[in-house]
Amino acid sequence: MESYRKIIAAGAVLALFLKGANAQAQPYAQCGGSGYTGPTVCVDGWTCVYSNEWYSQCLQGTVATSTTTTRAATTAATTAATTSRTTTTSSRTTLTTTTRTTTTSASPVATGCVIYVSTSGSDSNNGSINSPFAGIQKAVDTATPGCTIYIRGGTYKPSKNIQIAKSGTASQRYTISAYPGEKVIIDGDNMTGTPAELNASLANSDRGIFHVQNANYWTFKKLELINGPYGMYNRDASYNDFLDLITRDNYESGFQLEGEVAYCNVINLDSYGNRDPRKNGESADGLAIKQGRGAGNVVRGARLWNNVDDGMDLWMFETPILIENTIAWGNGVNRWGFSPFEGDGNGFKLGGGDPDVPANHIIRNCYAFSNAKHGFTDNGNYGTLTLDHNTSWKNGGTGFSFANSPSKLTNNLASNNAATYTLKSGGSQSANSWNIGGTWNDARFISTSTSLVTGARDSNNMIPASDFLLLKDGTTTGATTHV
Ligand SMILES: *[C@@H]1O[C@H](CO)[C@@H](O)[C@H](O)[C@H]1NC(C)=O
Ligand SMILES: *[C@@H]1O[C@H](CO)[C@@H](O)[C@H](O)[C@H]1NC(C)=O
Ligand SMILES: *[C@@H]1O[C@H](CO)[C@@H](O)[C@H](O)[C@H]1NC(C)=O
Ligand SMILES: CC(=O)N[C@H]1CO[C@H](CO)[C@@H](O)[C@@H]1O
Repeated sequence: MESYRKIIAAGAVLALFLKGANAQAQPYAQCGGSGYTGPTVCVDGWTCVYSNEWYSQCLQGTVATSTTTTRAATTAATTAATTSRTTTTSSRTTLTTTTRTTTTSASPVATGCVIYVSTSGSDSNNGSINSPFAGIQKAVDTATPGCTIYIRGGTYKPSKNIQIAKSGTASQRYTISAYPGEKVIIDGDNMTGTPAELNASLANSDRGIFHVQNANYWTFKKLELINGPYGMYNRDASYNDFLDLITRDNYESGFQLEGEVAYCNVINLDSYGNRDPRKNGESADGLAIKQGRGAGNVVRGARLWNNVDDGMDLWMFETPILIENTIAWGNGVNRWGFSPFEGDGNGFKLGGGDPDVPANHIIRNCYAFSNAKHGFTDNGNYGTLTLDHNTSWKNGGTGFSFANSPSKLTNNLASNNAATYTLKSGGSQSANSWNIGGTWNDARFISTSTSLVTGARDSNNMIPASDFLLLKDGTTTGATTHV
């Protein structure tokens, strides 16, 4: 499996190649800004307009209508959307996971129409950069396939959640992004259900600061969703990309995919502090991919912490999900005084159901630490899961709890958990710390400093590479942040 960084590198090479072939920036493309190395001259009839230190853009007047003729010319240079097949063979079955691959560039380049939203805007404006809308919903309703909605910096506090219920296409995606270089927070505190009463139900349409349903081919980028009735809620919606989002302090799961969901990418999500007063902690996870089915879903580079229930929860999701380079910690601790407390507290709860359903999820290079319960658990999922090169450290339950599934465990590291592992007969295991034997205590690690992974992300929004829980002897059992 190619690493995320390698895919970005491939995109950069492609961009350079296209730059050589066509040294002028396309309509609406980036044409300047700190750190930008592409063409700075726009095609005939378009002008490179300075927006801020990080971003200049080719504009022709300012328009908020859909123009699609230039998209094909610029797409290849700015995104490297490819389809990759990853085949993993276990001793019993062949697992085939088909995924879409997506990249994040430092500055997303708008193609097609661009619509702006600003805290100083008005819904009677025309949506151009100099005449922005005030409402994110207004921009969504105005957009046509291929449009990019740029939200200018600031905190937005809509009184109704944002409904997204229309689809783009593979070549004309919708994008909602923070304007490059600007910080956008969407605060759901004035929405319905923040919080709902104890034992109250929350209507489907009220779920999520963004309620995305029957809406395919959307990209969400660099938005911080707080205090909502769920942060991001994506139901029966596929081919959507969620890049560099933060979902925190919501009154249910920070991020949820549910129902018929396929080929979604969740990349570099930070989801923390989510809790559900209406259920005393029973169901607010950092990232829940639950109660549904669909191929090709990928989670990569997420951090899920201090959520009341689990870090990740795959309850009743029936189709394999690929999870990589993700860290879950501190979940399942009652920080809200809920009574009776219903939080589960697993780092990675990899299934379960009523009744249980089998799903052959693949988990690679992930860390679970200091969770109240298990680090990684099948939770009743009786499929064949593949876990390779993961680290489970200082969890209150079992490091790798796979008592219900004949899973395949290789190169995993368990240290300082209440118990090390369980594995159902018929499963396979090799080269895990407990197979290697010896003592796996903190003295074995170069660093146990959690601040290496709990602090700020790097300039590419990656978890910074560090020595966190790497072995002094240089062997590669367990996970690494060097990806
Ligand atoms: C939108 O409004 C701005 C500000 O009034 C104006 O400069 C611009 O020409 C308008 N654009 C369109 C497409 O009407
Ligand atoms: C949010 O709701 C409060 C109380 O209902 C109200 O005072 C405040 O103006 C609302 N804020 C916004 C931005 O609508
Ligand atoms: C909420 O539901 C639980 C479980 O059904 C019940 O034990 C409890 O009494 C209910 N509490 C309230 C305030 O309705
Ligand atoms: C410690 C270490 O390097 N572990 C491995 C983590 O997983 C990646 C990818 O699966 C491997 O390349 C590393 O060797």
